[in-house]
Formats: sequence, C-alpha cells, structure tokens
Amino acid sequence: MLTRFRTALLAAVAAVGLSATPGLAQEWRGWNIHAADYPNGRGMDRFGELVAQRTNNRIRLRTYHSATLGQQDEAIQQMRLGAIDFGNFNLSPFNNLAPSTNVVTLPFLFRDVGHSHRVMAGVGGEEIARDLDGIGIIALAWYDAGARSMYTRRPVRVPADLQGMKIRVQTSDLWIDIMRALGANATPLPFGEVFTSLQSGVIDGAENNWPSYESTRHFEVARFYTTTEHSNVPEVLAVSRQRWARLSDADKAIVRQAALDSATYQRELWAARETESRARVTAAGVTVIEITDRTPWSNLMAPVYAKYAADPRLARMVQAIRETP
Ligand code: BDP
Repeated sequence: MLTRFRTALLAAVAAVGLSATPGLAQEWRGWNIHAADYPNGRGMDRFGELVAQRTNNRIRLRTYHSATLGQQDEAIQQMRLGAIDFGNFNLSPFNNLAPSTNVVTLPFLFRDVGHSHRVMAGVGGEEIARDLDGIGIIALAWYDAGARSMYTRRPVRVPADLQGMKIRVQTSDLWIDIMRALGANATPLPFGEVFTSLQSGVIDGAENNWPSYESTRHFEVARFYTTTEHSNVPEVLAVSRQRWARLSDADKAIVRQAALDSATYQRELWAARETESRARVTAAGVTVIEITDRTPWSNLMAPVYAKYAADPRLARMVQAIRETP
C-alpha cells in the first residue's frame, strides 16, 4: 500500500518535472542498488559527470545509491512509469517482462567475459534493447556483473548437496527453473532481504558474484562459496522512455556516449573488484569450494534449455551466441 502510494507520488512528481520547458536545466533521478563505491555506483557517477560536462550542466544526474529508492523490481516499475529517470539493473529481474533477457541469463552460455562483451555488442544487446524498449526502458550500455556462483550455510560440493536446500533467487521464472533442475527449492527474495534471511535460516543459501557476496556481507552468514560460475548475466544502464523521448537528437548522442564511456570505466573497476572481493572473503575465513569440472552441473541444465529454446526466437539467439567467436 505504502509502496503503491510512493510510486504514484513519485510518478506525479516526475510528471511535473517533465512538463518543464525543454532547454532548461533538468535533474534526473537515478537508482542504484549498490553502495556508491561499488564499481556500478562509480560507473553511474561517472555517467552523470560526463553528461553534465558535455551539456554544460543543462542535464544533471543524481544517483541515489544503496537502494534508497526501493528494491529492484519496484525500481523497474518506477522507471517504466517515468518516476525514476535512469538506473543500473541486472537483466534477470526483466526475465518475465522481456523474453530475450532469459537467453543471457541461461547457465553456462558465455565462454568468458570477452565472449559476453562481444555478444552484448552484437546480437544479445540488440535483441534485449528492443525488448526493453517495448516496456518503456531505453538501454544505453551494458555493465559487467561477472560470474555468479552458489554460496550456502552448509558445504556444497556436488549438485546432490543442494537437494532440498532453499536457495534465494531474483524474481524470475527462469531462476526458479534453474534451481528446480539442480534439485534445490528456489526462494525469490529482494536483494536487501538476503542477509537477514540467511542469518535466520529462512534460506540455506543464495547465488551471486564475488563483489556482491562480499559487499553485502553475506559471507559472514553463508560461509561456503562453491565456484559453479553458473550464470554470467550482465547488467544494463538505462534511461526511462519518458526522459529519452524529450531529448533532442544531439542530447541523445551525448547521453548515449557518456553511458558507453561509463561502461568502459565500470568494466575496468569490475575486474579489479572481483579479485579484491575474493581476497577479502578468503581472508575472512570463507571456505571456497573450487569446481574444476562443471559438466555435472551443466548436464542438469538440459531441461532448462529445452524449455526456453522451445521459443524459436530465443533458440535463434542461443544459436547466434554459440556462434559468436
Ligand atoms: C547483483 C546485481 C544486482 C542484483 C543482485 C541480486 O548487481 O543488480 O539485484 O545481484 O542478486 O549481482 O539481486
């Protein structure tokens, strides 16, 4: 109720802001789930600096870090309404809204980070941008999110260890199917609720990349990290269609280029932070269970692929991604 009220209020505020005369200074509100010093937060702040610089402060961006504007699913709805102007989102929370985002979430699809960059610069990026546009969100650039692995309160060495465990996932049917295929029970929860849910034992584990596992302090309550590296789902830096539609072509070009420049910066920071976060949690005594042969894990994904590849468009995307060098 409160949430709905807040969303309506924000939409009203945004509508007033948008009716301002074009050409006058405008301030955009941006959503970020992570802390300001996380690579994504720094990327978004860089985006804002570049836009301000290149428009002589006509367009000023302010990023609200640490999910102060709400959790991810709520923020996506607010972007669609134009109540939030820009944001950095993981692509999995779009799985039920934008079909092509399922493809880049699929387990064990990307060979390495270079492969994912080439896919996002080509077929993956194009298809996803088209689907996001269809729901009122303009994709500007892709941020890195590394590989996601399992982390749990009890050790997981083989898939059978997950049998019956409650594993937190993002809101996405595909993630529920992935966990089912692994024998676990998927528990969709907002990111901000994972720590206390792990602590209280409401869930047995979750899955994420090294920087998120570390920055959220989930490692203090889930002490086993199993390097399944099962998904490399990337992130998007996006602007609401309401804002976008009111920009001149020249400003659109400035905003897009600033987003691309910020992604180059975020990707550099990301690579360094992955190493740093891993070192930090290891120093804090986390048990890292190294998976060297992922075949037993990827074999279990056959039903997941069969289900999602039943859609001819998604099947074509999977094929094109496999053929991307
Ligand atoms: C992090 C993503 C963030 C997601 C979070 C999650 O950067 O956008 O909200 O995972 O699992 O890696 O919810």
